[in-house]
Amino acid sequence: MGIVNATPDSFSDGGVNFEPVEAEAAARRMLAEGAAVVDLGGESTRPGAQDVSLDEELRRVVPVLEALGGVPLSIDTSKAEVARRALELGAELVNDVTALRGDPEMVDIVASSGAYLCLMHMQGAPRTMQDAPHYDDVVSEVVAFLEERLAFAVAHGVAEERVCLDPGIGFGKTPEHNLLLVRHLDRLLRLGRPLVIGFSRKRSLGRLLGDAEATSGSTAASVGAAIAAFDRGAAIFRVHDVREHVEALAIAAAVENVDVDVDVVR
Ligand code: HH2
Repeated sequence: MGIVNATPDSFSDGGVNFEPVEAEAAARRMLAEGAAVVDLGGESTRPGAQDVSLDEELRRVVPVLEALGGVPLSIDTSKAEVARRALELGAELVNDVTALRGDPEMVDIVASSGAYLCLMHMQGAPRTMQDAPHYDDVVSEVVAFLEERLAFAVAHGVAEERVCLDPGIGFGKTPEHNLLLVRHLDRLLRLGRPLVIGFSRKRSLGRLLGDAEATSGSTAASVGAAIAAFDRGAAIFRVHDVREHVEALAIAAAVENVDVDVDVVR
């Protein structure tokens, strides 16, 4: 899943894809590099980000959606009206970082459209979520949250086979919380749905490499995190650097799937 943020302030690609022509070109490049889908967002959710009005979010994403008609698209939004317009314009997945808690209309929009849905865990809200994240047991709490949100979606008519789940790397979590979630991904896998991991360029990566003030992480660090998650069963990788991830994941998958005569290998 390639990331295209049509925003001025996203933590990593803020401003780069703000103009619709730039966003369109980035999306097409990512698909050519092997992305299965492009996740388009019009509101940053980085720590400290300010809310964006409905009109402004629509102004940012609608021209890009119109230009990209026909390509596999996901809409990264927590506003039902943005999701509705995006689905009308051909998006097939709604990526709601509030897991249907942000807008009471969202669940019906997803259920009635038959769209795919990504439910993500977040502690707190973007503006304050990194102030002092605290859990007694981060893995159990994230599992319980995602289980409850999945049940909520299904109870409101979303087909379970259409839902994927995401532990929400960096959303109200310390670097250690993020690592624990990847290490214990098997616990999330038991929920029975495909798992999304979005570690790409996140600040935890830079901080784990020793820069206490890092606001982002490198591509190499992102790829390392993705491979660790792949090894533990993650299915969808939300990334900025598509080519690097596709190549690394292709080799990691080849190791899993290799089927050659051991004598030949020796
Ligand atoms: N991370 C971000 C945004 N949306 N959605 C899911 N499902 N999982 C994630 O980990 C996730 C997400 C934040 O990253 P980015 O879009 O690059 O930055 P910003 O929110 O600043 O636009």
